[in-house]
Amino acid sequence: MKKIALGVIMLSLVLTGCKDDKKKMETDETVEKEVVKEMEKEVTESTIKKVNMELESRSGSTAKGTVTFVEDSGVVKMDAKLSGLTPGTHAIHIHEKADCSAADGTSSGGHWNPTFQPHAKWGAEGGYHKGDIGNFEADADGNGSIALKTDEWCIGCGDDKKDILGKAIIVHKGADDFTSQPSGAAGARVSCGGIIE
Ligand SMILES: [Cu+2]
Ligand SMILES: [Zn+2]
Repeated sequence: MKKIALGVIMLSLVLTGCKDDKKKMETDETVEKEVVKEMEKEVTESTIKKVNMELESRSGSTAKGTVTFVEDSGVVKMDAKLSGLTPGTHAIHIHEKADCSAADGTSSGGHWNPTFQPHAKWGAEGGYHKGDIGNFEADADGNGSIALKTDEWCIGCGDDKKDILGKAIIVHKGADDFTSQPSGAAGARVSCGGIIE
C-alpha cells in the first residue's frame, strides 16, 4: 500500500514537471512573437513620415489653420483645416520658400513649380504646378478644409521635383481661376506657414 502511494506521488510530480515545462515553452513562444511584432512595428513606423504645421494670418486677415502631411508607402496625404476666413471660395497652394516673414506673405515666393509647367488645376492634362492644390470653400463661420492624396510629393526624400520640405502653404483671399498665369489670380495671401519638420 505504501509503495502504491509513493508511486502516485512520483507520477504526479513527473506530470506537474511536464506541465511546467510546457507552460515555460509557451511563455517563451509568446515573448518571441511579441518581439517580432515589435520589430515589425518599428519598420512600419520608420516608413511613415509626418509633418504638422501651423498657418499664421497675413495681409491683415484673421485666417489661420493647421496642415498635416503624412507619407506612407510613397503616397503623401495632406489634410488642411482653416478658420477665420471670409465665407466663400479660397485658393490654397504650395509656394517656393518656407519664409512667411513678410506681412503680406510674398516672402514665400511664387508657386512651387519644379517641373516648369503652366499654372492650372491639379491633375490637368496640359500640366500644372506641383503646388497647385486648388480651391476649397469656407462656410458661413469662416471654417474650411481640404484634403489631397498624391504620389507626386514626398517628405524629405531629397528629390527636388517631389520634396515639399522647405516650401510654404499659402491660403488666398480669393479663388484660383486655374487659367491666369502664373498663379490663378487668387488675390492676397491671407495665411502662410512653412512646411518644416
Ligand atoms: Cu498661392
Ligand atoms: Zn500654380
